[in-house]
Amino acid sequence: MPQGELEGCAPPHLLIISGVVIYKITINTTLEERMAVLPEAAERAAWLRDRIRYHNYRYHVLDAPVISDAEYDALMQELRALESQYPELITPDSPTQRVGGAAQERFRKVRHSLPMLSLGNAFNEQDLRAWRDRILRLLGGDEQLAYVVEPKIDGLAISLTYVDGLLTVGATRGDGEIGEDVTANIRTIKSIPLRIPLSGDEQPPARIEVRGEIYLPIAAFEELNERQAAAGERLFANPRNAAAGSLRQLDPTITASRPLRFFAYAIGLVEGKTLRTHWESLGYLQQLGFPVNPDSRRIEDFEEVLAYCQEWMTKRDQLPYEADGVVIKVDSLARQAELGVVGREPRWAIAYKFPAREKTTRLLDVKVNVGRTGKLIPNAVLEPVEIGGVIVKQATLHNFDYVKSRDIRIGDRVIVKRAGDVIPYVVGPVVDIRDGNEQPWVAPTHCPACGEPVEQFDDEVDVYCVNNACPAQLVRTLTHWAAVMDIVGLGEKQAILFVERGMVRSIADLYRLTPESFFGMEGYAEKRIGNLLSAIEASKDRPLARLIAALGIKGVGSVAAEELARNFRSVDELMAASKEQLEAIEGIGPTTAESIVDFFAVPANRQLIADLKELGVRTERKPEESGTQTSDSDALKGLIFVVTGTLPGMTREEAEQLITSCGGKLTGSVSKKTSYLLAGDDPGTTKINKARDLGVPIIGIEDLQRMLQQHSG
Ligand code: 5U1
Repeated sequence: MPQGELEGCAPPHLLIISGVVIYKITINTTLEERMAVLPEAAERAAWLRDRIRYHNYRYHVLDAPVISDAEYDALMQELRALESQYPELITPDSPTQRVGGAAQERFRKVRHSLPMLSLGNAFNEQDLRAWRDRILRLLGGDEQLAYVVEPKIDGLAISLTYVDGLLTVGATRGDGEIGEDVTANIRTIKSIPLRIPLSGDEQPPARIEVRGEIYLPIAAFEELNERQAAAGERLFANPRNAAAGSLRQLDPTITASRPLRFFAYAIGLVEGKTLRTHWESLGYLQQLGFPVNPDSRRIEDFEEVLAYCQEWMTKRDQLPYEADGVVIKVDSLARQAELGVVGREPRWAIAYKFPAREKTTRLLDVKVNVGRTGKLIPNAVLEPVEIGGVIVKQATLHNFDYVKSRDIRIGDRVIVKRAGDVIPYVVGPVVDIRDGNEQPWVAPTHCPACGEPVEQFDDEVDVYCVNNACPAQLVRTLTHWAAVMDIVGLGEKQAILFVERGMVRSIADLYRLTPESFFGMEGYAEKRIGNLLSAIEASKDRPLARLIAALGIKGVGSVAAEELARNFRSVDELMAASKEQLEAIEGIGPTTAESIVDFFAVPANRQLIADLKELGVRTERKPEESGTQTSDSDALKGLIFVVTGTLPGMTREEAEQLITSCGGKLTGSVSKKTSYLLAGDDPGTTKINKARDLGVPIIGIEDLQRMLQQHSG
């Protein structure tokens, strides 16, 4: 009965307000009264279950909800109220019964009706071709086989048995023959139907065993580890371990708190339904209401299979879950039967494995770097390890708290992850193999570059060196200034040299350099000095927005700087602005407003502006800049960039801002349309190889700066 039909014709025991049924039965209700109400309550409960099941399916399987969370909650609330009044109406497949039952002491063993197979591996194209040749040979001819290619999710395999449409057993793979009964935990996973949702008169198969992968999305894994760290609990090494750990909880309420997901990828057995191909099986699973990976594809040409595998290798970073490869299956079920199984591996399927992105290695030391803002960042010095084709020797440890909360010790074997273009980072230690020689790391209380005491501000995890004269900060400040103000020839190496020699003690000192400053410096011939000084001279006349961005105020990148330059005619005006005035500007939030005010409250920063003005640096907006784009916004117009690796002297964000503020476009992967691949240290091999294959020019940050310089004449 659709919602609302009861309204207006409610029997005396029901009160209906805006479609919500309030049951007036009380504890004092007589048995007769209860019995009178029961049929209608049962009908309503059945209707509610049906609706909730449908909305669950829309939300968790199709990812396309058609009602709001509040409306969904109202349906659930009504069903709960009804079931608490009439416990006899509770059915095992009721959506209210996902989390139930007491914690178990151990899991019951279950024998799988058919063994759960594992997969043989291929690591390159040659392996895949050899697999294809072997199966064609076994089939005794050169028939045209069709294949199904599916992402291989790094989760854990499970088997779900449904009898007359009702989930009866959910079991782990175990050794392939015998698994563990984790039904109570499986029931908490919302994308797994408790009852097969069919529409109209359709009947579910009398018995079906569905197989697939349970996984934890990457974002949920990271969140879970954050929570584990905050609670002082052990961390999970990867999403697979986290999914397995979450599913194998004796207390289902813990599993229910972890947002596990499911994709079905095979039918173990089905009664009363004939299927001819694997592709048909996937379609049938989908029709029965199971989530099937939308990236699965049926392909007839083996060369296309190879291309699709390759495509996934590059696209894996875009997936919301961890995939460790792709699975290729022969589509015809008759051919699968002919090919059979060797040991536990079917001949008709193979896993094409991606290179690992995570390895363990030894943590040799922790070194602390000082960023431009004075932020101290602990960096792991590692025993070199190859991860995804790149030798990793260093990885970030993010902040001091990160090291402490994960109890990362020097000498530990640590898990290091390098995914896509993310800077390699240490996930955590492998605690179980400690031998007692590991030493806790002691965070410095003084800046390693200048020796001044460090500071930690309220509710910030980061620790800062607040000494403006800190040489490490100065190097970062200068390189940032040079990058944003387009000073070609001034990178990190040069900044370190100038700071070490005492030639430059502030940004203003750059404008005080003369040919004599370079006297006796190796590698600085007349021409090089001339070029550098001209580049510094040219930087005196950059648009106001560039100058503001170059100051390196926390939270003020090129976009915010553009906004500020649109609203203020000069740095002096900006310097005089109150927090309230700044907050009134679109795109400037309270934190950024405060950081701007704080920046200009520092006497050294005010002095810097005064010095720059005196030295001839333009700190005012030109009339042609007014109210419009204030950067060299067309220098890179029409060009498409891909950025990879760690850029010297500039964060990824800054490089990307520089490109977009000059009219360039950014994309995530290299294609024929890419104009340049901007590569730093430790670039992604896939991107480099692809760029080489397609003839896309690979440039460094200095080439980019040169391009901007040439454009500005
Ligand atoms: N996508 C997918 N993953 N996966 C894992 N399909 C698939 N098939 C598997 C396994 C172990 O085994 C088949 C042989 C059923």
